[in-house]
Formats: sequence, structure tokens, C-alpha cells
Amino acid sequence: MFVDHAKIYVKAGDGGNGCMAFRREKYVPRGGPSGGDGGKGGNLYFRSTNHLNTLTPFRYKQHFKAGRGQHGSGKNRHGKAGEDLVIEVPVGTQVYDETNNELLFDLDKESQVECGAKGGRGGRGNARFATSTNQAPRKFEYGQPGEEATLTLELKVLADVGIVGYPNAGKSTLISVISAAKPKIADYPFTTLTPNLGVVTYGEYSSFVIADIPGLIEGAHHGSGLGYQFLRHVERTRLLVHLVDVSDSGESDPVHSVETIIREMALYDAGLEKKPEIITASKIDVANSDKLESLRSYCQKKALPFQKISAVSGEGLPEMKNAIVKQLEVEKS
Ligand SMILES: Nc1nc2c(ncn2[C@@H]2O[C@H](COP(=O)(O)OP(=O)(O)OP(=O)(O)O)[C@@H](O)[C@H]2O)c(=O)[nH]1
Ligand SMILES: [Mg+2]
Repeated sequence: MFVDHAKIYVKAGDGGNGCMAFRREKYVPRGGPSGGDGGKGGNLYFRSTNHLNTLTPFRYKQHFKAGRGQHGSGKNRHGKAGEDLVIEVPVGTQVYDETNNELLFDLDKESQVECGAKGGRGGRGNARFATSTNQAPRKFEYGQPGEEATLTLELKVLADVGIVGYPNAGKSTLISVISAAKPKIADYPFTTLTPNLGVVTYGEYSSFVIADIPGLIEGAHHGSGLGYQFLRHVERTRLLVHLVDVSDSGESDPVHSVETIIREMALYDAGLEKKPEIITASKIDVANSDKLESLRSYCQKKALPFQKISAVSGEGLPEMKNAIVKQLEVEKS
């Protein structure tokens, strides 16, 4: 399974210092202590979001600091509290203390918030220390430093395999039968609106993660359809399964459909078209034999790996799973 790592340094805000001051005003002799308290330092939080799916942003930024509390000042003015800082991380991120590798939090739900470093307390100003016996205290406190730490982030749920293809090709149906994922499936295009991840187990202890993304269509790179913005979810996969509906309900020319998708992926400009790809004829329980044959011979001519499956009857699924596992093992070594 692919694991994404990042090491970051976080620091919560320092508390502001308390102030030592005395009230000085005309006609008010011995006005008394008037030093305000320092503001509290800002906290540093982690929040998980489904909008991210890699830790790549942390390659470019590793230092995070919440705002410091302002110092207190005279006339009993308290310092403003420092601003909190929220670091967004993908759902599935685990945060470890880098010094002892202790797991601090597991952000495995959407919008989960955890405090990574607490802001320092603000110091009290001298006004707080006045007593009946000491009415002119010169005592005040410094703010406490904010917590700091070096943390390691780990993300484990990146997909190894991405399923691409036209809308309605059967992508979600496929992931629903080979993994425990339960995506929405329906007989119309654009059923899937956000990617689904599923874990496929094989052998005794092995597994891979497969991602189903919304369908791609011609002109996707101009913004048509839905799938394009989700291609980043398959950017990090090691292998693509390219589903082509060869039933009568599919595109009229399966070869044209394959080439369209490959072209759209090339235009996405992340090297997706160079990824190993298994062209997979889908819905062969209701195949149109001409379409199936033209796709098969196209793949043979182009020396592209070819499989045929029916997610409904189960035909071809074990063979396809084997082909995926084989390719993943090749990639690993
Ligand atoms: N006969 C048959 N129908 C299938 C098969 N796989 C999927 N279908 C049907 O095809 C339709 C579309 O399936 P989905 O899995 O929702 O297709 P999708 O590729 O995820 O579609 P989008 O999410 O819209 O991109 C559904 O009505 C499925 O029941 C199959 O192997 N055989
Ligand atoms: Mg779908």
C-alpha cells in the first residue's frame, strides 16, 4: 500500500506578557496599578478534509505558526489573543510525534479537528496583584511560550489502482463487486460525483486500494463532464483500469472511446497516459460481439493489456484481479 509522508514543524502562539503600569492622571494621586494582561497565544489545529488526497502541499511548506498573543498595556488594556491556525490535511492522515513515534491523532473522518499545539497563556499584568497590603505591586508575569513540536504526517489511503472510463461504463459496479465499497450505481451517466475508494484483498494478507472516479468524456479538459477535476485522485496510482462498455448501451465505437479517454488524460498533463493501463471490456454478459471484437483486436495491434469482465455475472473478474496484482508486483520490484 502506498504511504505518503511529510515532516512538519508546528508552533502555537506565545502568550503576550502582562504589563506593569500605574495610573497617572491629573488630580488622581497614586492612581494604583493599571497593567493589563497579555493575550493568549493562538492554538494550532489540524482539520481533515476530503478535498485533499495527498500530503504533497507539505513538500512546499513545513513550518506552521499560530499567532502570538499581544502584550498587555497600561490603563488596564488586555492584549488581544493570537489567531488560531488551522492546517488542512486529507482524511486518513495520521499525526505522529517525531521524537518518539507516538501516534497523536488519526484523522479518519471528514472535518475532524484536533489540537496539535496549544497556545501559551497570557501573563497577568500588575493590576491583578494588588492586595490590601500591597496596593502598588510591581509584579507581573511573562506570557507562556506556545507549544511546539516536530510532527510526522502519514497518509495511507491513496489508491494503487484507478478506474477510468466513460460515464455509465460500469466503474462503480466493478468496485462494488471486488471490494466492500458501496457506491451509488445507476443506469444513467454521471452517477458518481466524488471518488470512491475500495480495498481489494487477495492472497492471504495482501490488498490494494482501488479508486472509482466520475466518468470522463470528450472535451473533459475544457471542463465538460465531471471526471476531469478528479483525475488528481488517480495521479498517484500505479495502474489504471480503463473500462469500456461493449454492450449495446455503450458508445457506438469502443476504439474511438478508448482513444478519446487516453487523449483527455494526456491533455491533463500529469503523465497519466504513460501509466500502465489495462483496457477492460465491461458488461460482457450483454456484449455486442462486434464491439468486443474490435476492441480486442485494437488492443492486440497496439500491444495493450486487455481483459474482459462482467461485474454482474462475475465472468473475467478473477483473471482481471490477477492481471492487476501481477502488474502491481512488477511496479513494486
Ligand atoms: N449487464 C450489465 N450491466 C452492468 C454491468 N456493470 C454495470 N452495469 C450497469 O451499468 C449501469 C452503470 O453502472 P455504474 O457502475 O453506475 O457506471 P459508472 O461507470 O460508475 O457510471 P458514472 O458513475 O456515471 O460514471 C448500471 O445500470 C449498472 O447496473 C455489467 O457487467 N453487466
Ligand atoms: Mg459511478
